Amino acid sequence: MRITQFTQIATAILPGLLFSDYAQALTINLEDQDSLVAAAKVSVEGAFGYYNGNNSGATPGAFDFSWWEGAALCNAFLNYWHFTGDETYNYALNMALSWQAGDAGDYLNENYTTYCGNDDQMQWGNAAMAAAEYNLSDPIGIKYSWIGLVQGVYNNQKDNNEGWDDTTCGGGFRWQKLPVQGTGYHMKNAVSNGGFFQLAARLAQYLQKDEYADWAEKTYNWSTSVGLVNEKTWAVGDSVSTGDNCKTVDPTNWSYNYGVYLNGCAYMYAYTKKSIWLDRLNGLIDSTMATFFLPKYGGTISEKTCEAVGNNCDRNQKLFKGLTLMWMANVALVVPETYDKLLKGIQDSATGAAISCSGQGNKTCGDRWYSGYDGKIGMEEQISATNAFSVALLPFVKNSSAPLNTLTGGNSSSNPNAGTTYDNGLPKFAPITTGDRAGAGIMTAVFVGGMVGMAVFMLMGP
Ligand SMILES: *[C@@H]1O[C@H](CO)[C@@H](O)[C@H](O)[C@H]1NC(C)=O
Ligand SMILES: *[C@@H]1O[C@H](CO)[C@@H](O)[C@H](O)[C@H]1NC(C)=O
Ligand SMILES: *[C@@H]1O[C@H](CO)[C@@H](O)[C@H](O)[C@H]1NC(C)=O
Ligand SMILES: *[C@@H]1O[C@H](CO)[C@@H](O)[C@H](O)[C@H]1NC(C)=O
Ligand SMILES: *[C@@H]1O[C@H](CO)[C@@H](O)[C@H](O)[C@H]1NC(C)=O
Ligand SMILES: *[C@@H]1O[C@H](CO)[C@@H](O)[C@H](O)[C@H]1NC(C)=O
Ligand SMILES: *[C@@H]1O[C@H](CO)[C@@H](O)[C@H](O)[C@H]1NC(C)=O
Ligand SMILES: CC(=O)N[C@H]1CO[C@H](CO)[C@@H](O)[C@@H]1O
Repeated sequence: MRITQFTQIATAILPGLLFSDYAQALTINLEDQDSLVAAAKVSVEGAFGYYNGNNSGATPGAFDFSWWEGAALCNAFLNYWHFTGDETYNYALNMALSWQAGDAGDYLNENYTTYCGNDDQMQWGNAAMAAAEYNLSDPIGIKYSWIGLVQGVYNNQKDNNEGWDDTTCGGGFRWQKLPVQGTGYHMKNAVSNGGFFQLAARLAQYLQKDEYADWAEKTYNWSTSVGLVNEKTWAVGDSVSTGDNCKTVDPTNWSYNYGVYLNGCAYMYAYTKKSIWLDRLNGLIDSTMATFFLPKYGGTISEKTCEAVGNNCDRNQKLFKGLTLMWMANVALVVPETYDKLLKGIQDSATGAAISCSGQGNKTCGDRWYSGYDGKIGMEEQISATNAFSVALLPFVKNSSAPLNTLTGGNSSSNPNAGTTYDNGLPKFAPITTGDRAGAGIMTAVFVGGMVGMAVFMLMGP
């Protein structure tokens, strides 16, 4: 008991000194490709150690208490493979991404319907998108292609009551899909909207189709209309609430909220070649750098909202900065003009992460990257560090490994109606019309009546 208390106090005061042994840290040399690959190999092994889904009899990709983390893990494995060339985890990640897609191929896995928010579903969709762009072999054991799965998420979110909602705030995606999910249902947040924006922009570029770019632009426009994205300061807020018709922005800074919009703008510029998207991209890059890559921390990325005070990031928040770095590197590949601006932050982050990976006598990585190993331990820390080392390989892959699209040899097949029918061909949902909206209340009443009727019938049965 006493030891624990002492440890907690010491952790708060002297994280670096107590836990780190610099001799035990991962050593990287930014000019040396092999050293970066070696570091990524150690941290990814640590991440994989937390994953049971590749064991026989287990459900691939399942994380019962935090389902979206499976998408973050898959995305890190993909990113690791793309930048290092090591295929060790490809089978496990392919199985996980394939299995979690659900019967309709839209990442609304029936096991997680009450958990799943639009942001969670989006994370899986964007991981499948990266699988198509990085040319992962086709999904295992399902009839959908990677692009089909992304289209499944896209269709499900844009056409369904549980996604895009224009009954409040003039549009936008809610955070949670169902009223029973609580407060999140009454919020419209940056990561759900920016995440869909990114997903639709990536589809536009991959398939070279305007309809996806139109939806991306519509979502971007809505985000600026409520102030989630501020085009004067390029600050990205966290959320707005339907309670006041989205008039007040929660300004809390989370790196991945910036990251989703950054990557989306990059694809919109690549697809449309319109300078307005490059201006937006540059504005967001500058604010991302100024907000999260602070000179006082050696330029390493920090999730300042939870790291600076108390260092109490939760398991979700620990993943944000790794995702942000991953999307930044992707931006540099999609829009090479931004490469020089982005590289330093990426490299400084890898340097900080390596020093933090000095824990437990086996190079375990911590959460905060600017003060040695901070005693935090978990899959999330390993995932974020893996992303940092992988993307620091950017100078060695340059633009030769830019994400594929149909013009550059990407051949994941398009399935424009994915996500609208189940495997067995039955319709999953009908696209919303104004009539449906007006009728929703009546439908619910009829449905409840039907349930009561059925219950009575069952009670009276034999
Ligand atoms: C490192 O050591 C810790 C503590 O013993 C352990 O929990 C963790 O699984 C180890 N990590 C690796 C990658 O071996
Ligand atoms: C995952 O499981 C497959 C099949 O059992 C196996 O071949 C592969 O080596 C495993 N992957 C890892 C990274 O352990
Ligand atoms: C849902 O959960 C069950 C029980 O754990 C599992 O067998 C099944 O594979 C899961 N379904 C999906 C699509 O993950
Ligand atoms: C987005 O806003 C711009 C500027 O107001 C407008 O020109 C464009 O048509 C809008 N796009 C969509 C898809 O609504
Ligand atoms: C890759 O970068 C070089 C040098 O910056 C440039 O000339 C070339 O067009 C780029 N290729 C692609 C596919 O962007
Ligand atoms: C994608 O990978 C396959 C092997 O799985 C390879 O045959 C094909 O050439 C690759 N496509 C591109 C554009 O690199
Ligand atoms: C894409 O091309 C590769 C290599 O030719 C092939 O193995 C793969 O099945 C193709 N994928 C699709 C979805 O057509
Ligand atoms: C609450 C908070 O600190 N918000 C800041 C988030 O970052 C932007 C710049 O990107 C600042 O303008 C906000 O003040």
